[in-house]
This record gives sequence, structure tokens and C-alpha cells, in this order.
Amino acid sequence: MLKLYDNADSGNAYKVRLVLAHLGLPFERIQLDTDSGETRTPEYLATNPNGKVPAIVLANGDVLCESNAIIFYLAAGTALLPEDNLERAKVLQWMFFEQYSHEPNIAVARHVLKHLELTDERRALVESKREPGYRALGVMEGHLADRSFFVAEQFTIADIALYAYTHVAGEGDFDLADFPAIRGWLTRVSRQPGHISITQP
Ligand SMILES: N[C@@H](CCC(=O)N[C@@H](CS)C(=O)NCC(=O)O)C(=O)O
Repeated sequence: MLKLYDNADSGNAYKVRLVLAHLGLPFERIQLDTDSGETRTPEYLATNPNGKVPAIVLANGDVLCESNAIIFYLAAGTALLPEDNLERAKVLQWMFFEQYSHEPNIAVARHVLKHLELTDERRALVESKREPGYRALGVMEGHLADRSFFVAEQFTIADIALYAYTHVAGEGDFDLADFPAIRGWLTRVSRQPGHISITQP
């Protein structure tokens, strides 16, 4: 059975749980406490030398790390990933956008505010994420203004990758009030059959 190295509050790990739920795939969940260094033990570094969750271990022992690579692998051959080459590339386009322009701003601000003691330095870090975080939300809002989903008018792993931290953006002090298209899309994603919440055990 597939093994998932996980953390209950991590949006990156939630992406994988969400795809597994949509596909109805059974898995063994191994929770690591990222706040207390459980991702940096020699045992875990032997699985993921980068010391981060999520990582999956396949039945044959192969390991795959990086949330978006994992969900791309799991979604192959399913309705969550289009067959058409250009549409697949557009899915990748949004997943790279998520990792470079969205997650480093919105997820980092959320992590600091939720998990760390707020020093002046950390407050400044959170503030430095404000403008690029809202810029990323602006790009999403513009794209979703006349679309239901990010790619090919169908629910794909591009939506799952971007949903993970957008739906909890408020925890990073990002206000979605001025982003009606994003709010509508969040509702559509949460109403997909098979959806689970980030807090579902
Ligand atoms: N690019 C990676 C980022 C993974 C990541 O940042 N994981 C965090 C939790 S969201 C983590 O494991 N942090 C613990 C640590 O760095 O020790 C991915 O998408 O999987």
C-alpha cells in the first residue's frame, strides 16, 4: 500500500490527501510534526533528503517527493489530468506558478502567523509577503473571471494545487473580499464529489 509522509496542517501535504480522496486510493498516513524537527531526523532524511513533507513511498519502495510532482504522478490516466499535451502543459504552468509565485508568499505568511512566535523580524517577513501574495491572487482572479476552473474548463490537479493554500489564505492575513472569482472557484472546488477538508482525519 502507498505510504504518505504527511502533516495535518500542511497545505502541500493536503494536496496529496485531496487527490488520494478524489481517486479513492487507500494509503497509510504517517504524520510528522514539522514544528518539532521530525522531518529532519536521519531516518526521515533517508526518505527525503530535503527534509520536508509530503513524500510518498510506493508499494515497490520507490520514493517520490514534492507535492506537485506527487499529485501529477497520482493523477496520470485519470480525469484530474487532461490527456491533451497543451492542456497538460497548462496544468504544469499553474502548478509551477503555485510553487514560485503563490506558496512562497501565502503559505509562508500563514506558517509564520500560525506556527511561530511573532518577532519583529518575522513580522517584517510576513509584511514582505503581502504585495507578492496579493499579486498572485490578482493573477488568479483575472484568469478565473470568465472560467470555472484553471484549465480546460474541468477540475484538475491545477485546481487542487492552488486550492490548498488559497482556501486558508485568511490564516496568512490575506483578505479575499476583493476576489469574487476566486471565492466562487473555492466553492466549486469544495463541492466536487470526493472532496475532503484539510482537517479531515
Ligand atoms: N516544495 C515542497 C515544499 C514542502 C514543504 O515546504 N513542506 C513543509 C510543510 S508545508 C515542511 O515539511 N517543513 C518542515 C521542514 O522544512 O523541516 C512541496 O511542494 O512539497
